Amino acid sequence: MVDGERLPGAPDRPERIVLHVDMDCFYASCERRREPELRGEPVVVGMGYEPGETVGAVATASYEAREYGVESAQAIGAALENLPRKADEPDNPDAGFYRPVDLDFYQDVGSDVKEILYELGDTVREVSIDEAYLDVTDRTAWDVAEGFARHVKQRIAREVGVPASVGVAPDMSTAKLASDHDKPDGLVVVEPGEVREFLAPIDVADVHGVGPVRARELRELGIETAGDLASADPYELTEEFGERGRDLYRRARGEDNRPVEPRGKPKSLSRESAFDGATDDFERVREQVATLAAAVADRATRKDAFYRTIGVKVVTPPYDVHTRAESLPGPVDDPELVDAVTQDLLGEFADESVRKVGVRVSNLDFSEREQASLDGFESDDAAASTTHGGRDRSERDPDGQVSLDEFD
Ligand code: TTP
Ligand code: MG
Repeated sequence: MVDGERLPGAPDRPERIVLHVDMDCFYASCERRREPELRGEPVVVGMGYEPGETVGAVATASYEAREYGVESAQAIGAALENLPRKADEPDNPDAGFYRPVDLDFYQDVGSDVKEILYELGDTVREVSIDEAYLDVTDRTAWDVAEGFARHVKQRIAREVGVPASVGVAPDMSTAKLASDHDKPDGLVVVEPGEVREFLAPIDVADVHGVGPVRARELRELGIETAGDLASADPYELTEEFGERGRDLYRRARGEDNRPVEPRGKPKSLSRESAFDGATDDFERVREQVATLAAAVADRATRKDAFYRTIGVKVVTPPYDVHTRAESLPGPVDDPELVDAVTQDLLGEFADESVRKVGVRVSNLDFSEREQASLDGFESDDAAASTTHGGRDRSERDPDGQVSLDEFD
């Protein structure tokens, strides 16, 4: 889709209520969830980093660590110069905690957050592990939008234990700027009549779609803020930057008509389910995995997805995420194989106590049956599309199982 362009049939309703959710210093917040002693402390999460080493780069830093000049993408060595490690200097009050990236865990926390978002939004567009847009037009109204947004934040905080910043606006681009405006723990509502005023002072480099190069070019034209951009001559902008110039002009004026659309094809299909506390009853675990395997295989069939990888996830106390997967020689659609492989992979955990289990098929291939489905084979999903804006939303079964797709 061309950003900012009005698509045929796309809703042009300025009263749309769009919410943008972006988790605060997400990886660091996840670390704090399982290690509450880190709350309020400077925390740095490093990729390619091992405890005690000085290699790697900063994935994120808590806001306390940012005050010492630590920022994303910085080399760990440089970060350590600004903020020494508590482990090295236990008595230094200006030292911080360094942790290596544990993506499986963060993905798990991210899925728990998204699960809530799918429940609260009419449509949800996942952008990344810690960020999503929700269209909540039919769930709330402008005069109570702030309360609704607060409810979203509180549910995430209470049920998942990580902080989020939320922006509310009549369009996606403004909602994103709004969520960023008061980070961390931000909540900014920009009502339809206030969009131009809100955008006016924002640095032109922060307008969605403006990279460092374009920002420099715009500044050369004397355009420093979104307000300058909004009052520039649109013809001149088009001449200078092509259609893109026109898009930026529209965005700076809050004229971003992109609907909150779910993303294209999922990368994997998964289902998971938690036990109350943890269970030592492995038979129960086996049964749960069999149920999940059947559900995942069924969804793959309904979505015309062939899979090449079948995997399980087992979470053991306190919150250790184990994933095991088996890759097949070619794409299949074979529920019995999903059952057999998942039970086999599960065997290794027979003596463990288990909090949560999941089943996932990945390496999806939609190509072969896509033609076959032209005859309307997929009636179930067609119905889902009409109701949910083209996407299978998170589904909550009566037994409390929840499933989420992963998107590119
Ligand atoms: P962001 O949302 O950009 O950053 P953040 O959540 O850490 O902080 P903020 O409060 O400003 O939103 O990215 C989400 C996660 O993605 C972040 O926690 C770590 C990861 N990430 C990287 O691994 N490398 C990077 O360069 C960036 C920017 C993020
Ligand atoms: Mg974030």
